[in-house]
Amino acid sequence: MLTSSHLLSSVQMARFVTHGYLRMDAVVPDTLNRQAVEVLSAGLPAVPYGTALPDAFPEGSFARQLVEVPAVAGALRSLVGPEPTVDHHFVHVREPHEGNAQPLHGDAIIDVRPDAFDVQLMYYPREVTADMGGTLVVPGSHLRRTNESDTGRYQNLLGQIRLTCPAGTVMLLHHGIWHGGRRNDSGTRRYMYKIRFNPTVPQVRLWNADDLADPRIAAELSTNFPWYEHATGRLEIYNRIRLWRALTGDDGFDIEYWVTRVSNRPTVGSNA
Ligand SMILES: O=C(O)CCC(=O)C(=O)O
Repeated sequence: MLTSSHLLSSVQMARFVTHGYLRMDAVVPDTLNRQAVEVLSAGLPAVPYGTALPDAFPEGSFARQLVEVPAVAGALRSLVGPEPTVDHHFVHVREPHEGNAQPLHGDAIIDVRPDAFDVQLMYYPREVTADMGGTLVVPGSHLRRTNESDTGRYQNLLGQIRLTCPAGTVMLLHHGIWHGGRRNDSGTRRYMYKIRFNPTVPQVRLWNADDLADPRIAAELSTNFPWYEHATGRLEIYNRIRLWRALTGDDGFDIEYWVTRVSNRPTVGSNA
């Protein structure tokens, strides 16, 4: 059963806003992981864009059980709210010794929403070891306005991660994150099941916001990543503050006046 203890905290939300993903190692029970490979290999029915979650994944189905794992359900509810719709789902397979890697990409075209985001769930039913390639993820890339595969020419950005993880790991990612499936050099098929969720409610304080005044929030939102440019990298802090304002409903939130400064537009007569 889902309780408020499964919701994310404000500090965890700030970390998501900064990194662009939340990683939950081995949260899915082994009973489900053991069923997964057979279910995913058999193929899943297509889900039309915008299907309500209970219709997309009927009670008792594998996907329904996956999204109802309490830690997963709590994190999803914190990010996209109580009744998200399913955008699409897909089983990604990297074949043994397949010889090539997927270029870096974002799954979305340029997405100009400043105050809403979709969440992509990535589930790994089996352990992913280094020779299985892993999913490449670039922390802090999600708020850059890039167009789908245009990032494919970038190789090996400082601070990128290649996800090696235990069986039953779930990642929840902002739709804009730069990622790609790396080459599988092992003799084992690598499975990853992805579901994209669309929110149906404003994404405002959907988490457990009891710690909204925690100073670690500003520290999280100020994180620098090693691949950022010295100056342009600062725009990411600006982007995060704007998203944090939208998520908290607090138009006055700022760090070092980054957003306040560039919003100052006195009009004639405003000091009368
Ligand atoms: O296979 C992977 O690890 C990532 C694949 C993926 O996310 C994609 O094709 O969009």
